[in-house]
Amino acid sequence: VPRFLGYHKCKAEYDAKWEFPRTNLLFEKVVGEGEFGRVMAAQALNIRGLTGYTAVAVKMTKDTGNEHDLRDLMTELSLLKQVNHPNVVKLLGACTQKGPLYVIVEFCNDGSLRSYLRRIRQLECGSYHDESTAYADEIPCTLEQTVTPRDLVSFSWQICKGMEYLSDMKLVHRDLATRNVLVSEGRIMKISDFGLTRDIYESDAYLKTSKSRIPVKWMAVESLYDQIYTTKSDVWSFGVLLWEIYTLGATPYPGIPPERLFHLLKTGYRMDKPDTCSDEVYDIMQMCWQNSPSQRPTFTELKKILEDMLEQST
Ligand code: ACK
Repeated sequence: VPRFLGYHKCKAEYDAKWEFPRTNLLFEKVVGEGEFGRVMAAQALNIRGLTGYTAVAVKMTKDTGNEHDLRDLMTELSLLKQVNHPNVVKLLGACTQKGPLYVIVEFCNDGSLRSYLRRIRQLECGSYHDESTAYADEIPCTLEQTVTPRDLVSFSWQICKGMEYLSDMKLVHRDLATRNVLVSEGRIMKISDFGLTRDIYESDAYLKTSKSRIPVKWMAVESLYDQIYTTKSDVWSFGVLLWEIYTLGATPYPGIPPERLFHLLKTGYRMDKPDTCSDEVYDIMQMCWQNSPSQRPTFTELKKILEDMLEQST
């Protein structure tokens, strides 16, 4: 039976260093469910030398998960084993035997950066609402109340540091977006969702052949037209991520259907400067969105620019 064979072909390998007993996991609730997978909050007993229960997030394919999704999760597991950086989500263990594949990572209390930014935006609107309900819709929401402009630079800088590390490891993320960054205690940014990440050690560019899964609005021109993914296409996505941060979680290219982007980007169209963003930050976005990948900055250069901005604002 092909499906049965497929399942066996996709079996994750046992790795004593990371294997965690399923019976030591106490599931609490589903915290995220997408088209391809599910994330559950759980308590893990005595995981990685931590005595007692630790809050963890467990990633799994959905019940209907096909071979493709399982492969992505296995890729994610093997990549997570190789990385260790404060701005990259930490692997704590895996259940690979006698049951569905579980990838156990640290739990990030504030969820994805996208939902975090949107909550901040709502909070600000809400507080204005309390003061002046009648005019609430007309009063613009400012960033000052719950995040300072410096906080936004700090978020960007932290993500940049995580990306610099991944690019030094010759890893291309391919799906960098605020939905794939998690927010941990103390507003620490953690890059996550490595399902689509590829090791590019052998060649500079990864040519993607399988069905596309990456949302078009974060993709670099060369990824859109030629399925070419490099660290420089991650830099483009980082520019879009900056735009998301400075709009407090808006969806890029508002009102533009994704299929129109193919033509728009080719003819030089780029997103406008968000109202809440300085010329300096918009300059960074535009550098990331250069047509030619070689003209885009490296993550190391971006980190330096953001570091200078952080220093200026102290
Ligand atoms: O914004 P959220 O509540 O936080 O919704 C998404 C959802 O799962 C899909 O990614 C949440 N999530 C994913 N990984 C983790 C994690 N390690 N800790 C906490 N929440 C997570 C994310």
